[in-house]
Amino acid sequence: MTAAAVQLDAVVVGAGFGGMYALHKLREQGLRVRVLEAGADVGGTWYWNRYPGARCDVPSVEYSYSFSKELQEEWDWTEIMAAQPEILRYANHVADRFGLRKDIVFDTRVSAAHYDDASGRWQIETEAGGSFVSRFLLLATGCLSEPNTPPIEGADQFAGPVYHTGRWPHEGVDFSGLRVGIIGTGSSGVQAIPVIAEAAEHLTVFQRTPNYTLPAGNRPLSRDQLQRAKARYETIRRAERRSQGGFIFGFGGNAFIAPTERLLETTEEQREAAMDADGFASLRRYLDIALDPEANELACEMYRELVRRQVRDPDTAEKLSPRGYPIGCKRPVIDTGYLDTFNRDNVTLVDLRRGGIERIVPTGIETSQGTFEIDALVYATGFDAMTGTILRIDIRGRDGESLREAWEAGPCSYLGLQVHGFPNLFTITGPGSPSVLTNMIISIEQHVDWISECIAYMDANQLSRVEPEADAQRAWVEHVNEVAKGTMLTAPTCQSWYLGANIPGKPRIFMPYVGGVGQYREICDDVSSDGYRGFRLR
Ligand code: NA7
Repeated sequence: MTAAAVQLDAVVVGAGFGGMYALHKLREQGLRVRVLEAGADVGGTWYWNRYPGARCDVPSVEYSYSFSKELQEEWDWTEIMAAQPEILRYANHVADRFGLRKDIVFDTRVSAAHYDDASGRWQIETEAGGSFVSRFLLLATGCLSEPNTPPIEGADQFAGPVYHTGRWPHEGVDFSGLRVGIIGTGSSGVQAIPVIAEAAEHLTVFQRTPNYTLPAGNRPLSRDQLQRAKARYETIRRAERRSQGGFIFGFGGNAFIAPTERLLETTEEQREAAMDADGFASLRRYLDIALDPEANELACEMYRELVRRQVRDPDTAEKLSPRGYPIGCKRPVIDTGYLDTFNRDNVTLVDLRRGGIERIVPTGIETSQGTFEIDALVYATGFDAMTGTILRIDIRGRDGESLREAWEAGPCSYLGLQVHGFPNLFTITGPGSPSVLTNMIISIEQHVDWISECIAYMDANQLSRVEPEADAQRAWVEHVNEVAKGTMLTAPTCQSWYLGANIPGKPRIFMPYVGGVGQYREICDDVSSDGYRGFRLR
């Protein structure tokens, strides 16, 4: 412990929505709290991901804090699904309204956190040489924070500017008059491509795997809709907390049509009529797509048919047609004008399934199908999801064991909240909790509330250490795997970042908990009301 270390009750890493609420909540209960944030301001994901077209895929009325009635009342969302600038404005408003900034240390990246069992304290070091000592350590580091830039030969030789969607320049980028290349067609690429195509002279899209992407159907939120939602907020929030995904259906936007029919019970004529009437949104109607591989394959064929109807050039339509993996195995991609972008004259689609990238050269990208000349390069290649940012920190627990070692075969936790061997360390929306499968803000609030109650219980009972039992952790990991089995998320043909499959060498383990927000909350509440069953409190 260094002499100059700041002494605290809780250190929170990250000032995104998780860290901001944790600071507010723990401060309210009288704890001395400090948030350490790598960025220069609040917002987390929404601070870093400023790429053109960045937008939330959960309705804004729901993707917002519920802990303060006044906050809910006073904030007016303008669109069904908010774009990044509006969400960042909201994060700033929250920081101002609750006076959060005075306890956040910005431009500060945590490099190490070691637990000292004798004192029962975490010793936290920052890259800039700062030291903090704290009873509790909360990792609010976000699930998609560590950008993945694939190691492509010659990448450092490229002569023009290079960007990553997850680290977009705050001053924005002017692509006018430039030939732009973009690698990656996940959510970030799919959102950025239509907007960059409008600005650039030419856009070349390098696609390794086409996605099943469904139109958002986003539109402005009318005054009337907003007022009606506000009037029902209590009911909405109650329903969210009991729901599967942390959101309810009914706010509009095609992504939020509740499925009610069975695809396998439809006739060909009925399917045709559904596609004619609702286009891609028709795929939202069917319950059995998520459950039955046969229904799923039928839906995949409908999807490909809809692509053929939308994209004029048949070869481009074929390139955009996903094959060989089910709908629902990856996180759903919600788009605005994506497929139409490939009808533009200034957009070229390179299907890397027909010949991959060989190297990057100063003037472009060489593939086995030929060389594509570009002036600027955008990586939309995703993140080392869920564990990347946590494991970047040198975290050592009770016996000096490092978390990197403990998670060598994949992340293990009890309830996605704590790890055996690492007392008083909490992960907010950590692996093993519903997290990325849900409306993140609802899941964040549930975790922070649970942690806050746990700390209050410890303080009331003069307990200084909380840590899961090894057996309870093992049983939880088994349960997480068990419920994911048989779903499209773990289909044998599925390669998703949920499974760590996007990072070479990363252990393949399904990381989030599929059980749903409502069921998960019940389990957590049951554990705490049963004397924190499975946790060892000393
Ligand atoms: P994703 O969904 O991980 O998408 C990354 C994309 O980059 C995906 O199309 C990848 O193809 C592609 N990729 C990755 N590495 C390469 C290489 N080496 N060559 C070519 N293409 C590559 O990240 P996003 O940022 O779009 O979205 C992440 C989440 O943020 C999203 O799910 C939402 O929750 C918000 P692949 O599919 O691996 O073949």
